[in-house]
Amino acid sequence: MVFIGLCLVAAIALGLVVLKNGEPNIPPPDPALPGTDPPPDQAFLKRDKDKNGILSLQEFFTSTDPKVQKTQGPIFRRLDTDHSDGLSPEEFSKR
Ligand SMILES: [Ca+2]
Repeated sequence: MVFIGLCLVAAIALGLVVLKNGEPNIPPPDPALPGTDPPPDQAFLKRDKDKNGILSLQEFFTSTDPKVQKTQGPIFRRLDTDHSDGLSPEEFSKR
């Protein structure tokens, strides 16, 4: 019995048995891996008029009112972190 206990302690110490709350400790998927991006949200899909998967500045605007567009332009440029003049779903999700 003592031998089994010592083997279990040794296995845990060697990282052979990793338990957390009774569950195997499996790390979450790496969000940087391709194919693991979340799908675009509904607001993105609604604005992406040409369905190319990128929001242009004109698509980003929620109004044709120049006063509204004047406030939304800086937001668009702040979200466009790669300066591509278009927002990816990921960039748009940071709003
Ligand atoms: Ca688009």
